[in-house]
Amino acid sequence: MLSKKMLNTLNEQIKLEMYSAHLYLAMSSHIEHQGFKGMAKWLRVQYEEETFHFLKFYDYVKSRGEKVILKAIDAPPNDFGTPLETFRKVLEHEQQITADINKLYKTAIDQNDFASQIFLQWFISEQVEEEDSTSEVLNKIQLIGDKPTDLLYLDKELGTRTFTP
Ligand code: OFO
Repeated sequence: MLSKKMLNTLNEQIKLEMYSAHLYLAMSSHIEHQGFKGMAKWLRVQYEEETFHFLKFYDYVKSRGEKVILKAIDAPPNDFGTPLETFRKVLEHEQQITADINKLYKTAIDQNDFASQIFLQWFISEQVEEEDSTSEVLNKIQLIGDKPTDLLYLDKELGTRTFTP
């Protein structure tokens, strides 16, 4: 059993994780359309990660004996600008998710829900990794600046990313 407040917040987070998955797939499609297949693959892996997160929350709510209530998600934008602008948006989004996870953790503390606190610790560590890997890509794109050959080289490197749960 979860408290009503904890259940509502977890259901809300499930919605946010589903939206994140949609957002990254939309970014992947956008950037592939510009000819950056490697970045598109990187963002598609990001989509797979968010789907994994969504299902992790989904299974957790079930394991606490509750029913998951799926909510409608907004359509993501379909234009994210240049690779630099796109990856800036990825980082901003991950920072927002970190804030959401921290809020969720605070709710678990306020509700004296120790099991949820332990469950959420995985996400707290995951967010450190997510922000770090996104910042790394963003820094490289920033350093490359206006050099198309280097950008294509980076694109190739990003295309090697694979999903590892
Ligand atoms: Fe990219 O993060 Fe989910 O939680």
